[in-house]
Amino acid sequence: MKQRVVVYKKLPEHLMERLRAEFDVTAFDRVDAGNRDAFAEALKSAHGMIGASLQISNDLLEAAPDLRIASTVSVGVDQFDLNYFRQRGLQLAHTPGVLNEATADTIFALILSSARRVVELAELVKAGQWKGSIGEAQFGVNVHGKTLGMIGMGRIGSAVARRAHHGFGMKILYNNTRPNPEAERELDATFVSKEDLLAQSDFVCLMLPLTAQTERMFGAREFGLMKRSAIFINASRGRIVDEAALVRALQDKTIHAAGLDVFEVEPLPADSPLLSLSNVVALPHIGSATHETRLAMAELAVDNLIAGLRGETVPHLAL
Ligand code: 8YV
Repeated sequence: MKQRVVVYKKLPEHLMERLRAEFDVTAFDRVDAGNRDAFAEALKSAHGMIGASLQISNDLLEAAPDLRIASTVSVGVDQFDLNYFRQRGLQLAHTPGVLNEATADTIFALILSSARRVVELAELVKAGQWKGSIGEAQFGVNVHGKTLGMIGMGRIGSAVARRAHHGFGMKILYNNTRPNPEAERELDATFVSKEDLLAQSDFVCLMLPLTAQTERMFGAREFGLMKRSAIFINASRGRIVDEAALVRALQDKTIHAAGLDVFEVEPLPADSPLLSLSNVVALPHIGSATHETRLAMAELAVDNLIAGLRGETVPHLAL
């Protein structure tokens, strides 16, 4: 009898064919209030699951006694309770590496658009409000030659630092769980304390996984240590930041601006105070969202799932 797989985020058809060739597949393009019960029912007899962008509760997994592996189409694994996976001996696979460059591109889009007010001024033109040569009221700030402070210098952080160093002649400061000698050697990056990074950086970029240790680690104290001219960039996870403190810091001009791709609650509620601030660029979690990268991630996630269900070595286990 074929093993059973539940797909909970739409996959390209050629990948669905690979899964159907070997497994009994139940597929949901996405899971929402309308089909959540059907998703939970399908999981009860599943041996494997694959998808993304959905918090997977322990209750759901507890009702899936035959489950062996979850394969997420993401590098982040905060949608799962890792301790539950460890205690139950479940495999959790993810998609590191293939999304580094696309996500670093998104971060630089946030750096440039927040520094040079691209969104705000593009909207001014689109609204027919460009009435003459622009003046100081429309000026932005330089990016080239400034200081970038990376909080988190892993694969994606390093890709951001490469863009900053080679492309924009920026000075790189970083704080990380451990030193990154390659970044120091190749990018002239300097390991500093979080406090020194916050005090000296023109752009503070958060690139950390969401864990019990990092949740809400960035708040009023950290924003208060930043330069008033500094710009805060976050494309990692919204819940690492005390979002109310960020709003206050932006409203009070404690910091100059923010470029954000992630939020405490996603989708960002339409009544979020962030959306009424002209010094905020807000994107809908597009970090890795390019055709090429999301295809590469989906292929990696399917490879992980198939290997796990065959009892073979899984290429990218998250734990
Ligand atoms: C997307 C991400 O949210 O990989 C992650 O952890 O946050 C982003 O790439 C994810 O890939 C959803 O498909």
